[in-house]
Amino acid sequence: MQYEVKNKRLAEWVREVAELVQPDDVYWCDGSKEEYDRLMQEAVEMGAATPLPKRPNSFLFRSDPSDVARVEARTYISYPDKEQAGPTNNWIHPDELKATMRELYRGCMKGRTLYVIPFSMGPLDSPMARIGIEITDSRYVVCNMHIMTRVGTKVVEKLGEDGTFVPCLHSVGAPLEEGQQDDPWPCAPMEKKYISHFPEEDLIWSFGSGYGGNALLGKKCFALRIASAMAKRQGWMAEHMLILRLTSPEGRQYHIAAAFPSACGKTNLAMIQPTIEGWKAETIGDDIAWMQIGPDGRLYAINPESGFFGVGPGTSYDSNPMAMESLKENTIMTNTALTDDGDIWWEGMDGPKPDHAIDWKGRHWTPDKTEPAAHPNARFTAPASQCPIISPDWEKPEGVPIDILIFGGRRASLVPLVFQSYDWDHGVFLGSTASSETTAANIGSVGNLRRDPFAMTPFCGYNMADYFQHWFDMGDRLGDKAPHIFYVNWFRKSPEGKFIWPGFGDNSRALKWMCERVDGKAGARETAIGYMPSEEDLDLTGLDMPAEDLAELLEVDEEGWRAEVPTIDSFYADFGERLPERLREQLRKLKERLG
Ligand code: OXD
Ligand code: MN
Repeated sequence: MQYEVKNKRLAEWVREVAELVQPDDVYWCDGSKEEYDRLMQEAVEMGAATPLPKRPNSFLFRSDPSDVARVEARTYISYPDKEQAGPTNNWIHPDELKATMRELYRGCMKGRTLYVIPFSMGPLDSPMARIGIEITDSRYVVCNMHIMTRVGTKVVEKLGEDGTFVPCLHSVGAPLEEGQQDDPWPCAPMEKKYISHFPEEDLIWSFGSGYGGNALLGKKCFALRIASAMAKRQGWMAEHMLILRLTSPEGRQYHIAAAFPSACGKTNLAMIQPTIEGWKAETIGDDIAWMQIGPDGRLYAINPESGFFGVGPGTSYDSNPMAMESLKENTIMTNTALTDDGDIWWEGMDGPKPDHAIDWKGRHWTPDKTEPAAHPNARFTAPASQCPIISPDWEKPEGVPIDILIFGGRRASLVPLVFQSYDWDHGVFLGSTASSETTAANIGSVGNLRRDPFAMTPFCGYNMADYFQHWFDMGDRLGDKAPHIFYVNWFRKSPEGKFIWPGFGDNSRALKWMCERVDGKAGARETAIGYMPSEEDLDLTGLDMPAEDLAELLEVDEEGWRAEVPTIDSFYADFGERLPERLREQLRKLKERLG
């Protein structure tokens, strides 16, 4: 141990794990820059990382081609009773899962260093912050955790003798025999990968993958799956939401939290550059919101992370200039292409394609190739503090008061640009029925429509029916202080397959309408699906788009919605008796309104 650890449970847990996984060394991370630089240097020396001279202190990693995204099919929520995990989660009994994984862990760190990473989700001085300790055998994980969470000895000090923490055990699952050469990206085959959660014990065991959410355990595993279960027990919320502050020309601040599935533009919306005069945006978080009711009865949100783990492809100065500015230095790139001048590139970046690059698999690439140069789920890991529009209040211990909650997803048809729920219960109904086309953020098919309630399908750490009930309970407690709930779809397409809404900065037009609705200023018409703006209710100044496209975006296709109802019915049927009656009531009301 390089520093004193007074917490007995922590010392004991690390000792037990070390006995099981048999590493060559145990190293306690202190979170220092020197530590980061040293590990990165080692990664460069062993061929796992490539320095990027165009971006100071930045490095490119290429993963194994089989280990490129979260693996929902190998992700488990393990309670003694399958019902507690519910129909949307994979389940194995904890005894069986632990027995299987214990065998996998046995000796799995041979030839490697066991790193102990003490980290805080949330600013250390926030009452909403929670502590985790990740054990890993991956340098890549340590360096990413340095950026994505608050790592360091201060966390161990805060734990004291008897503070509680979430134990997060991770191994890439690739022990080294004596003299065996290490792989640049060690990992285990798919059938040995397990991303397991034991919410009754606040415990995470991950094995076999080194990628993103499978391995950076503070993010999806802790801050969403385990935290959602904690939040249910303790009366707060852990949501897959960005947090954004908008300031009107009059100086009124609005705080927005928005849930969209992975790779559906949360980072872009979090860093929006409004195209409407006088409105200003500040970023607070781009992926996760922890929210609790404050002393004044309003809902307050913090961003538990300290970095962005964003999708590269499609990010450009055109689509998200603030993200591009955030990753100019001190950034880890994963699975992007490498250009001949030592920079990175991905599909959808500004300017022409490079004439030649090294693709994410390390092969020569030219623009005539049919395969993309960067993996579609290539990522950047960048410190949140580097975002030019990061809010001065992004680390406020008490968080920011939320005025507006938004749900949405990718829907090529049917779902209009924006509408507002009639009330909290109707908003919960909208969240529960959210649906989206699948993306490359998970290993699986891309472009399939699936229900993704509250964008939490892969991230809810307990029975989703009980999670719906938790939303009702929070609404009951918030009463008339509850945020207003909206639903958006930036992804409508024409029959030819072209997006009909310009999106990005122009999404501010929908946001402005929401802010004005909160203040009771903007008009809306009552429709079967909710309050909808008419053209004159939206600020469309300077927007150049065909009138018929706009009309389509603001239309309610009642025929189409009638066809949607049975699909909601059958989705709800999966939850059986556990589904809150208040949702059935909402579905009945929708049917009635549709006639
Ligand atoms: C993410 C995801 O990495 O949702 O944020 O997959
Ligand atoms: Mn996410």
